[in-house]
Amino acid sequence: MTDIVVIGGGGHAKVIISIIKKIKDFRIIGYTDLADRGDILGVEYLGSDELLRQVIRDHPSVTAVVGVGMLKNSDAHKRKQLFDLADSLGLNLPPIISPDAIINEDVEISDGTVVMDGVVINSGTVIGEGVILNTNCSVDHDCKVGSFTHVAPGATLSGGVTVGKNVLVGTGAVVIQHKEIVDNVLISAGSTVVKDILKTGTYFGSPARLKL
Ligand code: JB3
Repeated sequence: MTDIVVIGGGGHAKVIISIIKKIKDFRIIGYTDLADRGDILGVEYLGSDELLRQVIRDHPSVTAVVGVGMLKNSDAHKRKQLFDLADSLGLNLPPIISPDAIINEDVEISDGTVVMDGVVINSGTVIGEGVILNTNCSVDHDCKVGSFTHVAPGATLSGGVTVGKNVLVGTGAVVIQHKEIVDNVLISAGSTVVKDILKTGTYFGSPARLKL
């Protein structure tokens, strides 16, 4: 059994906790948050992130998962900040992969990434650090997904798609095969990307266009 602490206690953390419980290899020590959100699926509040040093003293081999997803201002930087905090404290951040996801042969998934229920990842794909592959999204063969990107529920990356860092591929959005999306791009929910996106910004619609 590996001890793990969950950083964050909102909706995203709740989903991660339920997945970790299904994995069974982990014992969840508790969660940290700015405020006490009460027990989450039986997991207790430990305190603020200041408590992490104490947790490490009490459980020297403890690992961590960042359970903060997209805060209301869509601030993906918070997730990276918390990942860096855990890393600087010497905490390992193992990838958390739902047993109800399908991960095919020859897929690389980096530390701090979470793969939710119903996700399909096909062969040849490489997923960076701190990525969220949210419920029922599909990442097909030979894709590259950059660090701290969030592929939201039901989104589809077709074969050979390259997505940069800190990208949000919104709920149900579709990217057709062999397209590239650079860093710090937001693809609005339901959009369809049919051309490379080589300029940072927010894109919406089908075909997806830059929001001016
Ligand atoms: O769409 C889906 C399926 N999931 C969304 C997810 C990806 O992002 C979800 O619907 C939400 O939009 C969002 O979930 P998240 O990040 O859990 O948001 P929320 O439910 O608002 O909870 C955020 C929690 O993070 C709150 O309890 C905050 O107090 C806490 N928080 C904020 N800053 C922090 C910090 N917790 C810690 N430990 N440290 C912080 O610095």
